[in-house]
Amino acid sequence: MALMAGIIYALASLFLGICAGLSAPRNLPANEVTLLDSRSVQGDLAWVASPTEGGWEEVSIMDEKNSPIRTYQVCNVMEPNQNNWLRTHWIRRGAAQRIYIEIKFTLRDCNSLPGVIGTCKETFNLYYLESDSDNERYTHESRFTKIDTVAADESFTQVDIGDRIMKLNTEIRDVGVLSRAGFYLAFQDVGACIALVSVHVFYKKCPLAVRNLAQFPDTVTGADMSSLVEVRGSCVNQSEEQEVPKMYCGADGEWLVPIGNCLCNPGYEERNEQCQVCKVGFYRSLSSDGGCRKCPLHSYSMKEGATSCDCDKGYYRSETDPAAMPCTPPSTVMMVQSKDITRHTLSLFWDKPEKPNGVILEYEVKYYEKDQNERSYRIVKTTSRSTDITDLTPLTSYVFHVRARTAAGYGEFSAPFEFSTNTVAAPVVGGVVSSAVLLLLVAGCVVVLLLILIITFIITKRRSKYSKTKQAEEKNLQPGVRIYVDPYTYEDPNQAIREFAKEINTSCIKIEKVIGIGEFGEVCSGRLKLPGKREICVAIKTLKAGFTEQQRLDFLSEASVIGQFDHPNIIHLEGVVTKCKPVMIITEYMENGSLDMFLRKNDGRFTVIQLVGILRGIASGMKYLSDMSYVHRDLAARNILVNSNLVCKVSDFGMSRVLEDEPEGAYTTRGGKIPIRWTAPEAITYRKFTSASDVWSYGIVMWEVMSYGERPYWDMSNQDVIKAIEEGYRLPPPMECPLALHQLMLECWMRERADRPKFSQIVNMLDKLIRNPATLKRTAGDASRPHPSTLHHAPSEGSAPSLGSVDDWLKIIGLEQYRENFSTAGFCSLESVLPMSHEDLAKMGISCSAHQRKILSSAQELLSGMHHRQDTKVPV
Ligand code: ACK
Repeated sequence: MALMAGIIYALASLFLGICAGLSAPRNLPANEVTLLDSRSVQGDLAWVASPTEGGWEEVSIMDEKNSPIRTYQVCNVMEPNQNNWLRTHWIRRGAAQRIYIEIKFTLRDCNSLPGVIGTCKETFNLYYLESDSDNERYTHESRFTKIDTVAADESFTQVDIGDRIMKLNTEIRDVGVLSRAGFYLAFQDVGACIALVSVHVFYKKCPLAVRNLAQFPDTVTGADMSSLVEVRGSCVNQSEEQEVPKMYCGADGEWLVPIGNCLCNPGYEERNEQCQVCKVGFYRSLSSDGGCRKCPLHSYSMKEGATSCDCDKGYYRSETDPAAMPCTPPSTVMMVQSKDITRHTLSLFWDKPEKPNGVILEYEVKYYEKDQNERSYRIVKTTSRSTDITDLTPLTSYVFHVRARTAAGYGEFSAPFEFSTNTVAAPVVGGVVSSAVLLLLVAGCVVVLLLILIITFIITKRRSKYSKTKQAEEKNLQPGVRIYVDPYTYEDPNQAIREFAKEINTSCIKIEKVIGIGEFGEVCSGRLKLPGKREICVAIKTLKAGFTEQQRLDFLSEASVIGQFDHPNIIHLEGVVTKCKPVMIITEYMENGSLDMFLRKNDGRFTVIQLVGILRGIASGMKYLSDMSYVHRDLAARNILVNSNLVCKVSDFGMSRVLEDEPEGAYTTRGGKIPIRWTAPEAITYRKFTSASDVWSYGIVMWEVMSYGERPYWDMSNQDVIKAIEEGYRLPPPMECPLALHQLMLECWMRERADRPKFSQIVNMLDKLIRNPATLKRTAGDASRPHPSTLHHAPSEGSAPSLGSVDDWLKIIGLEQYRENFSTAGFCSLESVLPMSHEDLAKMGISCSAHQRKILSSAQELLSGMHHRQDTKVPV
């Protein structure tokens, strides 16, 4: 009885302390639309409970502002086999495709209730049922679909009640792909002491937004958590499309990747994402101009929305002058004269204006053939008071006007002056030539011209052949081998982009999903449909807004690099979007993402031959790059992409990345950033990056592949890695790694770079191994070696270092933090560690499964090494 009284007290008082902050429905974010909020219901909720008595009960309580809140509670913790259902009324789905259910509840801690072991529960179940109308009679039939079992993060005890500390839990669950007109929710209690304080059901939308002067309507998010809904924007009032505006609505109700834009019409300017009319006294003449401008000197606009300004009385501007030109008072060149008239030329000279309105900066001569339309005139500018007019037609009358320009602008043109070109013929062979002679002369000229052209062509060809050979010699390359061109050697890097990357029209691209965040912006997947080609899946790297011109070039430099390559193991560039925003790089889509993640996800799932196939592909891509004299500098599994056929392609050719944004990049003593664990010693110490240093990195990639994405040198610090390599230590063979492959890794890690194999040799070696799979059978476990988390001494420099105490071993495998766990559990010698299991480790308090695995695999290797040493009687 005392217990029941306690529980009832608990429920009754459950709400007294928890109401703060609950009285009013919370302020809804702009991207949520409520379908049900139990807190805003006036009167009873009147949901359906089953059983109707003794199960869920509706309880009204008052919050601290004396407003009623409807809650449901149940607390049958002492009786076994509870099955109490509570079903909401029918909730109309509206536009929702994915709904979110936010439940606020309190839950009594079973441990604080004596005598309820076995009957008291600390969870409840959440269900839903879709239906087209509100005609559902059932409350807990099997037609309901379970959403989740909900547990409390916080439960409360009797003491908490005494202290009035009420622990309110908030849990959110979501359900997607709804298709019927509405749905019910149901709460199943199986013996807990719960109070449902509030239930809020909502869906998400991307709220109305204006970007780049295009308005995007409220858009309900897609059913899938990763789906993007493409929305076309419409230009705001008084603006027109420059490039089709589009944006994508993400599942969390955020707008992503704005594309295209609108521009304000003339007479309007952009302000606060709207086109606002230009005020009186201001004008804007072109939609491509900046904002509204003040009328130029001696001009005015009387109305709002002016596209140009009228000149003040007594001031003028010529029709051809731009709208920004000030109006000026008349300043007339008086007299224009000509001299030295020939068939094609004449010289003009004129007087200085009598009253110029300032210092004369230049004169402008306008002229046209008298019989032609005045609009097809020509202009000559000069700072002196005379000029030679050339290229005139013989025997033709011309009209000339002259005007002067001062700091105040141009004055009026002079009155027209008319002159004709001369009738005297050009002095050719005495002035009279028969048509036969003329024909001969023309034919002779053509022959001479042809001869000159042929000779010039031969000389140029020879020269270019010579310079190509010379260039190849300088690069120490065979003639005919294509060489990589560094886009930064172009005076204008935009030229390199134009040369190596095809411009793609955004209308051919459909963005579907965001798949990651790159260094410059989102990376999306989508589709590309080029005219006359079939649609293909693509990856789209975007450049976020707000980047500088230099960052834009850095971003696009990757495209100018990839665009030069054409190989099945190098990521293929489809093209770029540079003419509108956002700037994008489009490449082929690699379904399995980056190699390191892919290997970690598929730990142990591939055969050795499949792994060697992966390595062969990467080596082949690297051979192609080294043949083109391209040094990658950041070869690592994270920079290899994998497609659905397990084909690996070298990627990540960003130019700035190696030094600045490489996630593994660490500053060396000489300043620059380098991914230490993947980089050859000579590249770390004196920046000697060559194809041979890429070979070193390739050896590390081999090790990453064979260990399914293990981190090279585990948790060792970069400094310790540099020191260990310097002392001649090398990574040991990963578990089950064929010895032949580890041998190849060791060769890639030779100190002298000339001693390392070339990529062509690596490809040949891997081909040989693939052809003779028996050579891959011998694994490192068959030979004497240290355990896999211990560095291996390079073959030429002595045997593996021996292992010491448990403490030393833990230090080597980077798990020193467990020293005390081992010593407290009485494991003092390495031998005692060897037969351990996962359970043993868990009992010792080592619960992290990754650490358990590392300890056990290292112990196992240690064991196999010891057995082997005993079998072969190798002295330890
Ligand atoms: O490791 P991931 O899955 O592979 O996540 C990153 C993310 O984008 C940011 O770079 C992925 N990614 C980059 N390029 C491609 C591509 N061509 N195909 C598929 N995923 C790509 C990369």
